[in-house]
Amino acid sequence: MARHVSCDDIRTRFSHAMSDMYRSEVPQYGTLLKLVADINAQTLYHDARGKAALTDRSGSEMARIEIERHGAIRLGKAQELDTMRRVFAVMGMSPVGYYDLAPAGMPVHATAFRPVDDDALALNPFRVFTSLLRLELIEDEALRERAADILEQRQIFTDRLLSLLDTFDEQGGLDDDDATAFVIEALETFRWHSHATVDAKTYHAFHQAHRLIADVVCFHGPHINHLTPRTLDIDATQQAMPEWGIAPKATIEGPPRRDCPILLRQTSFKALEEPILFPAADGEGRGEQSGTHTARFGEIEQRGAALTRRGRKLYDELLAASREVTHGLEGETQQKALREAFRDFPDDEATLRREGLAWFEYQLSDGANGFEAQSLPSERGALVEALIEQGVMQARPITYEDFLPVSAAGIFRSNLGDGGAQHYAATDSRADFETALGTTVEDEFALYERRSERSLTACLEQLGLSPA
Ligand code: OOG
Ligand code: NI
Repeated sequence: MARHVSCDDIRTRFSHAMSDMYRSEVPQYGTLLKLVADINAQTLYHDARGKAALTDRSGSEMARIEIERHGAIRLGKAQELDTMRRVFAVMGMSPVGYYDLAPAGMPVHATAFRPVDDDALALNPFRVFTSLLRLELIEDEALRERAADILEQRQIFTDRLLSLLDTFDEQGGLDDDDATAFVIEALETFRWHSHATVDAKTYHAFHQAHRLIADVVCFHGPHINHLTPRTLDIDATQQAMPEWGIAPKATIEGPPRRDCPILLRQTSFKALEEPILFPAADGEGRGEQSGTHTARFGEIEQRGAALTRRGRKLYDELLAASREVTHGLEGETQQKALREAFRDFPDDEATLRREGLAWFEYQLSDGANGFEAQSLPSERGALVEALIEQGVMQARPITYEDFLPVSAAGIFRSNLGDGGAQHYAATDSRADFETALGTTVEDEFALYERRSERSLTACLEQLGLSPA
């Protein structure tokens, strides 16, 4: 039997193919990649400490930075989400986290498909933020039914891709030829289509209800709407963007700049106004009408430490409270007020660790033998601190691999233009999402906790301190 290509390899082939496609579709994305590579090289050169923080035993975090990307798509119906889950499974990506964007005025909920194992993340942490349109939030009944009809009829996956998914499920993998075909066929789903599937009048009716609805319903497929490289210094990148001919949004989303970066900071450049064609209303393809659509944009992100539930609660509280002082502010003034508002969030690794605010992973120091086992405390937290203090073990923050709903809403809003948001009643729709997905989403906190525990247990075992 032919050997199967690993899911990690397929993911990396696919993410490269996607990046190449997006670069040819949106040339500014290529410029952004160059800029980010430039800033990252400068940052590493000037900041030896940053370099150290990125270098774990295998140096893998450094290696992954260059290829690290996330993208986003918006789907229209349950069957699309269910099949998309199977597509991502071939690439070793699982749904992690549930993001409800309705409170932020977006008629979608979402998950992030990403690898979850340490090794897979180190190889290529490619992620895709995947939203599902919530048709039930379209108020106008006729419009809602129209949208459902249109979506019912579309098929966003090629026949060949669907049969490759069956092959994968039956055989538990794909051989090299099938893997190559899979990448080509899967890419089709993410491609941009400049022809709308509905006439201009219908497009405008959806657009009027919510710009996101028009973007999801009126095209052949869920075009990838951005691909985001990871920068090591988002402030420097944001500042350099205009010199490179890129106009960023005014404000960086997420936490302020800190000595110990946490979670995720993001900024984007505005969506392009792109020419599209509407089929003629006479249905015979005569007299196509031209128009424009804004969907695709560019984004950069800087990642920091994953927070524990406790840390995340503090982040959410401080961010909410910061609204009062940052409201209406932009750029550096906004960032200054935000830094002030986050004064109560400890900003050194030891405190983040001791107070259980961020997740850490552990490794033994080089030549970690001369420790005094007798004087070690038995309580877990105290033991960890003692080993670190004795220089036997080192702690390193675990990188946040997920997204932030408030930031995501800010990104959505900036590329939909002002007035894009609407008010939707808060409902608990997670179960609906998981039904559409065909499985439950993984809990990101549990994943980080497991990673932390595993690394600590391995250290203790190596030291002969493992609990019976
Ligand atoms: C997704 C926006 C969310 C992020 O980085 O938070 C996102 C979208 O606009 O479809 O990608
Ligand atoms: Ni994004």
